[in-house]
Amino acid sequence: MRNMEVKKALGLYFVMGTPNSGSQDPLAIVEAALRGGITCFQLREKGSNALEGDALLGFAKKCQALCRLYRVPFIINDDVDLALAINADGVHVGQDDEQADSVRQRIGPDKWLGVSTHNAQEVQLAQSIGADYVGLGPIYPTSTKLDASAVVGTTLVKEIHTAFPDMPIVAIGGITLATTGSIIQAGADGVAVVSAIASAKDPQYAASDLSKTIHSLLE
Ligand code: TZP
Ligand code: MG
Repeated sequence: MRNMEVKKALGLYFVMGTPNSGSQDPLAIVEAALRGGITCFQLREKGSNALEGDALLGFAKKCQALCRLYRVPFIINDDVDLALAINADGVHVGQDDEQADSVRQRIGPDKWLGVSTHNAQEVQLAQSIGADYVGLGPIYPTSTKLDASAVVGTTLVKEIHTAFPDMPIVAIGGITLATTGSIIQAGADGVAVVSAIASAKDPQYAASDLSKTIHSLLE
């Protein structure tokens, strides 16, 4: 069942763009994260110095090739044209991006569609237009997304998991190894992180540590 496949892929969901790579080589971070055991990768190319045009296309193709090597779904944030151009595995959109129902129409039924949500009403709407999973957050304060909305905590994860038991849920925002356990226990199928891996001194080690914790709780 697609649901189960999606839930499994959400386990350790790494989100990154070149602006999140600091002084390290962004592609090396993606590869390290894959070696460390991430289960999904989202290219989220946002913020100052974000790549555009051919540079973005080239970087996306390199990330996609790596993800294919590790058999990890490759999702594009908020850029349906790019996702279609390279035949990505899915698209993720927020509430302020292109409308999810229009995205679903453009990408067709096979590609995964993820939608960022902040309350039951948004989850209901996402479900009705055929979203494959919802992102919930920011769970904790984060400095990675400057326009992040109010912190929702693990309470929202519990609420959504109870109200929508079949909907795959990934939590995002300020998540670290220390808080991963409480998020999974609240009912999330996985955690999405940027800085916990991208800003780690050793991204492979960080991913592997998170992966072990998540899988010990999900088994
Ligand atoms: N959406 C909500 S919070 C966030 C996004 C993309 C950023 C999460 O980054 P970090 O570094 O894991 O807090
Ligand atoms: Mg967005």
